[in-house]
Amino acid sequence: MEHGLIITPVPPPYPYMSMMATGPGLVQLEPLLPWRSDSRLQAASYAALSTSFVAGEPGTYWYVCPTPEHAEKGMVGRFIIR
Ligand SMILES: [Cu+2]
Repeated sequence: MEHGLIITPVPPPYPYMSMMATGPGLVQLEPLLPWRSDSRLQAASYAALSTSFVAGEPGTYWYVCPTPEHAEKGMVGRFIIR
C-alpha cells in the first residue's frame, strides 16, 4: 500500500480524502512511500523516506497520510512545538 506524509496544523477528524481538510499542508513528503507487490515484498518492507521543515510558530501539528481513507481510519500522529 502506498503511503505519504503531510504536516498540517489542521486537527482530526479527517475525511476519506484527507487532503480535502489539510490542503497541501506545511510540507508534503515526495515521493510517496512505494507500492509493495508480491514480487517485491521484501524490497519495500522497510521503505523509508525523510524530510524536514521549520515550524514557524509553537503549536500543535499533525502528520497525516494523504492516501484515501488512511487518515480517516487513524493513520495520523500529533506533535507539539513549544
Ligand atoms: Cu497511509
